[in-house]
Amino acid sequence: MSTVIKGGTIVTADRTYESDVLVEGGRIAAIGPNLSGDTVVDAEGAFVMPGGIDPHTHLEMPFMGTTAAETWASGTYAALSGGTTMVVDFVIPARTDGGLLDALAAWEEKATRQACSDYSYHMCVTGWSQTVFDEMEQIVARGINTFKHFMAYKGALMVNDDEMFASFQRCAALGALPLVHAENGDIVAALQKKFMDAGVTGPEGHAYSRPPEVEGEATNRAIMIADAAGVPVYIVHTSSEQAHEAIRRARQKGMRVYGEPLVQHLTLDETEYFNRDWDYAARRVMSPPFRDKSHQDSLWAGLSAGSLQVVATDHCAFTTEQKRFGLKGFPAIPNGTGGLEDRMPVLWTKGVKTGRITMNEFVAVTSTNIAKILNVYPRKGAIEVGADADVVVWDPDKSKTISAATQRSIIDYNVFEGFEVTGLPRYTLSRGEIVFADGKNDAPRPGRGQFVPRKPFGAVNKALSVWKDITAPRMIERKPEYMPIGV
Ligand code: DUC
Ligand code: ZN
Ligand code: ZN
Ligand code: ZN
Repeated sequence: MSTVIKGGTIVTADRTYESDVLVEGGRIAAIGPNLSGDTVVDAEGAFVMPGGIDPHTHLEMPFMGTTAAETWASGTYAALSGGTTMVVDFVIPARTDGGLLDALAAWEEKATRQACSDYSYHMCVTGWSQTVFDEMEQIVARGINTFKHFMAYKGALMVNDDEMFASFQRCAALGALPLVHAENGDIVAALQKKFMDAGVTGPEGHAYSRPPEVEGEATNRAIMIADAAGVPVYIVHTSSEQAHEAIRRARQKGMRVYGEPLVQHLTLDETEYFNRDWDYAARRVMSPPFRDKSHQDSLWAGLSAGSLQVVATDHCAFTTEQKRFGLKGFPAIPNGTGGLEDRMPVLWTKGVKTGRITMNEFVAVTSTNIAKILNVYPRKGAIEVGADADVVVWDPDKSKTISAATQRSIIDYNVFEGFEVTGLPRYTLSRGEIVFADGKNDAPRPGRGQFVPRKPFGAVNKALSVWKDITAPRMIERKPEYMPIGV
């Protein structure tokens, strides 16, 4: 059984050219003119691009006293219908002193049964202990080469600097990449109290309590700690000029620092929180919050200049009923918004069609760059012979109005409600299987998605810090050992 994608224009991160694509055994078998196959996928007038990769999702995540309502089945189907063929979800241990392997087992139980798209995981480190130190090595052996750290959510997920430094050094030794949610959790907690005490209890208090400064400070700190530990670092949901500035500066100095704006921050601003009814604003509460338009301009500039590399969603979707847990005060509103289904159409409409980014940059920031950063390129993120046939046949003339009434996501609203998008998938193929055909096929079978293991990185981790260069010879000879830190 073979499939040929016929008559389209291939768009990759660096080239645009007309060609057919032959798919066999789930992989791309040939690229060239006049190919034939058992099944023909019509790509006439369309762009043939690598399927999107969303490296930042929280499907069915237990969080803030509830569990994100988007399931692995609904979320990954929504992803495929929007052209995204792989998601990377955050595994969160139930304890801070271990439990990484238990948490992975819990995530596997949900994902293997339900995933429609391929997937991978990041592991969260929420505290430090000998057990965490030991389990990190086993997590890497299981094909997970990224560890996430929260600098916010004080009293819950937050790690302190000593814990983060210890974990970053462990990442360096294991060939893993640390990820960071960069907001100063102490200042956020202080500002939350300040606004609640002043009677600002509604969703606008969420935006006031997490200003760009708390993100800029934490981003700088994470980058410096990464440098001191001799490891690259990836900053998730970069939403402000202050955070972007820190990333730009580090990259100019030669550090491997990556920044990931979300499609929400690129296209929605802080007016979503002010003078709105409670439900409307609460549905848009996420961290970091939406910013003013000057920050949006900075993020768009970063995508075209290459100082920001990836566009994700942080898809963490709660129902309106769940959002209402925060009626007693904004700090209790479950943080998170959706976007898995809309990331590519919204980015195409607001980015490519406006001339802010090119088609090739679109492919880079939705797929190819993150495949390289996560060490799965070119199996994913490429239209190349031998790559997985994860392909989106993109119709640049197809339009729709985004609405909760017609989405695949099971949430009762959509933060992009009413957005007119032009540029949508005509077909989505996952390992060669047509999993979306513009509403003309059945939903894909839950459980068909496969886990994508990711190998550790080679010895590219290098600190710029002078102190590390002086001590490096001694440190390299020693087997990495657990270093306890103060409580
Ligand atoms: N931010 C959110 O809005 N939701 C999930 C976690 C996060 O950091
Ligand atoms: Zn701790
Ligand atoms: Zn986060
Ligand atoms: Zn997140």
